[in-house]
Amino acid sequence: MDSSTTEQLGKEVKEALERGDTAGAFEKVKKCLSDVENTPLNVAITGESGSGKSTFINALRGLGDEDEESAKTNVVETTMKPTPYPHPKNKSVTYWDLPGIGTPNFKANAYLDKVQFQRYDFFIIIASERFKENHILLAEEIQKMKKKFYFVRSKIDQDLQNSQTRRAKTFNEKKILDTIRQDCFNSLKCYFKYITGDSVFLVSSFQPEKFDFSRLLKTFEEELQGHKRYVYLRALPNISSQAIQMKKQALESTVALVALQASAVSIVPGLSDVNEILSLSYHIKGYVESFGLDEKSLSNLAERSGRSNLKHLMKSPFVIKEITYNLVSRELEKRNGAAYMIAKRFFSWFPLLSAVVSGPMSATACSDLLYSALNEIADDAKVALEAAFGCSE
Ligand SMILES: Nc1nc2c(ncn2[C@@H]2O[C@H](COP(=O)(O)OP(=O)(O)OP(=O)(O)O)[C@@H](O)[C@H]2O)c(=O)[nH]1
Ligand SMILES: [Mg+2]
Repeated sequence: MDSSTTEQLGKEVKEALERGDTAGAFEKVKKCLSDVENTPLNVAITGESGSGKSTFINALRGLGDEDEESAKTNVVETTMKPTPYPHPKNKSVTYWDLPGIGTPNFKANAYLDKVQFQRYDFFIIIASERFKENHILLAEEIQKMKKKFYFVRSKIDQDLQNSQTRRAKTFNEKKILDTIRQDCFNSLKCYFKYITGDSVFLVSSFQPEKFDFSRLLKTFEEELQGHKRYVYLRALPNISSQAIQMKKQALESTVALVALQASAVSIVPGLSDVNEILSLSYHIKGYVESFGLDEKSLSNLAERSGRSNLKHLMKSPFVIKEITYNLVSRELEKRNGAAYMIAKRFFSWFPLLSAVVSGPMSATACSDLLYSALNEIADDAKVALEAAFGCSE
């Protein structure tokens, strides 16, 4: 969540409090959180048939080919209709699998009309070999529509493997990657003035923790603004410690609001039957899932990386144990301290509002718990990643 949103919210909350309208102030906090969390982000993935679009979408969604909700791979798509794939945990983020662009009479503007180009925040153009005329025509048309696009060169693991098989003695990974990058750059540079070698991202959707996948995710983050940036970060796949860190920071930016919302149930009329502890449990569960540490995701990760078990390396009680009412109440009692200072620094109006909460626990205690839970869950996510792939950077 960005500082202008917080500033605006702070102003409105203060005004409501000055009028003595505490319930109204909390309503504003609640609405702000809901607006931030439900901002839609739509990303279009396009390229020739078989270039790896669906597999790439699964990697972005943190899913393997065999997961229930994954996009079907290796099936020839004949439909002209874009297929939406919502992020499994963050439904406001949708990746769209667009129809292939390989037909001989390809008309970029008609294609973009058909797929309703206005719907997308940005486009990813994938090629598993060279970028060809159709990719360039499409990118030029996207540019005319004032939308952003990114060039992704897929199946890099396959290139490396082929080369290793054919030229085992002289195999040099860096040299091959440089050659592919230069080759992509050469085919694009005369059409796009500002393009550099770094504008092409070399990825393997089978090994997203390697090559340029992480740099690609960071680039999206740098170019997105406001709420869209927040929902994007929340939906990041946990493929590097950098991605985990970015996600943690995004989630931290809403801790104070989540804490206020949880504790406000004791003063807002009509909400009295909603339990604060349940609200906290719900959010902490969300953190565990978001970092891929729930039972299912963790065992998928162990399987993918050939480890028998990763759970024994985890330290946070919220990862080790089931998140129950009792666990959250116990942890709430145990923790307090420095985290409150963070909320205070970022949200000058936070203490003012939390002071009026007279429930069984304060907003401050809630935010302490959420901050520390988030930190230790993110730490566990880094440990799991390091143990799984040994390359967390
Ligand atoms: N080695 C390797 N194979 C990949 C990668 N990405 C995709 N593939 C394989 O390439 C084939 C096609 O992948 P899909 O993801 O189905 O390609 P697509 O672009 O969605 O294809 P259509 O839906 O037919 O347009 C499948 O056999 C994938 O397993 C990758 O990063 N590395
Ligand atoms: Mg497909």
